[in-house]
Amino acid sequence: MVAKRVDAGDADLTEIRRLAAAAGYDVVGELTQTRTEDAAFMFGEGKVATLRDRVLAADADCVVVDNDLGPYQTFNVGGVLPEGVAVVDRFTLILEIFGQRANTRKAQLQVELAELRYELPRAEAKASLAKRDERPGFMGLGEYDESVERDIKRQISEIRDELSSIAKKEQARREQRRDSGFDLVALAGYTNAGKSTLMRRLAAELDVDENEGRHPDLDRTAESQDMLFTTLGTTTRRAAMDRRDVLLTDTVGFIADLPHWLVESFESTLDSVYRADLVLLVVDASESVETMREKLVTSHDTLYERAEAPIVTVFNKVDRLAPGELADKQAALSGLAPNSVAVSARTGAGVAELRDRVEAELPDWERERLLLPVSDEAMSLVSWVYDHAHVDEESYADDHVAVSFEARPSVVAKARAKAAEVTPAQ
Ligand SMILES: Nc1nc2c(ncn2[C@@H]2O[C@H](COP(=O)(O)OP(=O)(O)OP(=O)(O)O)[C@@H](O)[C@H]2O)c(=O)[nH]1
Ligand SMILES: [Mg+2]
Repeated sequence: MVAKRVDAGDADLTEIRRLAAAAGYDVVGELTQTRTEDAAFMFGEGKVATLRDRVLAADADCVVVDNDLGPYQTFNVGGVLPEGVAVVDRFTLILEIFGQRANTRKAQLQVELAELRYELPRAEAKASLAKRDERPGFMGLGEYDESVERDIKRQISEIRDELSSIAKKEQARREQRRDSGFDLVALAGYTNAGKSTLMRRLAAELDVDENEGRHPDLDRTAESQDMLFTTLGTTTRRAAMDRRDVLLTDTVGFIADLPHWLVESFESTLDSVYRADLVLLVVDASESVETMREKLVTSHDTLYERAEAPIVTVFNKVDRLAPGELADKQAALSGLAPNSVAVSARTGAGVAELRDRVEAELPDWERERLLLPVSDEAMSLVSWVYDHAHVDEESYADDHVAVSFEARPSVVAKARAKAAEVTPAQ
């Protein structure tokens, strides 16, 4: 049973229904209320009685409340509901989904961190309550709760340490990939925007990701599901481009109204977005202009603050639009998404234009021509250049080899340094 209270207007249950479905629940009924928050029950007390009746009639096992329930409210609502019926709020529901899908060490750590951060203020509240009730001469509960609190804090700091060492390894791997001549492009956007579908469109056959663990999204034949948070970990694949070697990374989608502790817990998953050379911000263009606007604003808040790379907005699902609708939406949102690219990841429409756009937006490469005396060292440098750059021409004359190529500035600098060390043939 899903339930939601709003201060004014009509409560929209679309998203909470989809979240519940993503967590594996079968939604059998709903309840909404428009009124100010009740301190004890969130809903009005009469409404909670109605909720109880509906739960009984539908034989539901769980009530999912799309509001930020305090511990006290959770307890009170649970007390009115039939025995054994669980009360879950939006955040615990999201944590449940993440917990189910966490299939790498990193994802598991992030879920654990989020859970601990959720518990911490509750443990703190309990400890200070217990302390107040402590009477002299008794071994008060306060001591016990304080140790629980300390324990949570210790676990949080251990998980943070482990996550930061994973983050360091990932950063080193990104640098290694850049040194090998790859540009790193990341897909970002709300959950269900079509990131994974687009990834499969852009991807070449070659799968480069030995280390990130198998992910169902890697499977070319895998159908994207119309479900929230299909992708939780990151997946990286080589993209098929004309000129540049691009590695594309798909990652967890954004979602509205997440508390900061939850977002922060998943921060390191978004590192691949923050540290990319280019970000493709995918939006579902079949949604209303209002929804698109809200999502664009939130995405920009998240990205502009942290991302170092240029951002290209991709309007996806254009196959679902009526004639003229795309132009209207692009015009209405031109302030937030100037020069957006329109595609259908499903049909492939616009994907060629997107490829061109990616190549145009990637940081410029430099041209260089090296003239080397022919030697073994020189030949191994030439083959290094082939591995890390795009060679335009290689020619031999008078015991010299000339190689002209294009590469990212750091690669050009490295090639020059190596060339300076090449000793002339005897
Ligand atoms: N009609 C249409 N549907 C699309 C298109 N692209 C994706 N979809 C559908 O949208 C749903 C979500 O697609 P995904 O690619 O899983 O979305 P995602 O952004 O990876 O979602 P998360 O992994 O949950 O963040 C699926 O049902 C897709 O089949 C498109 O261009 N047109
Ligand atoms: Mg996905």
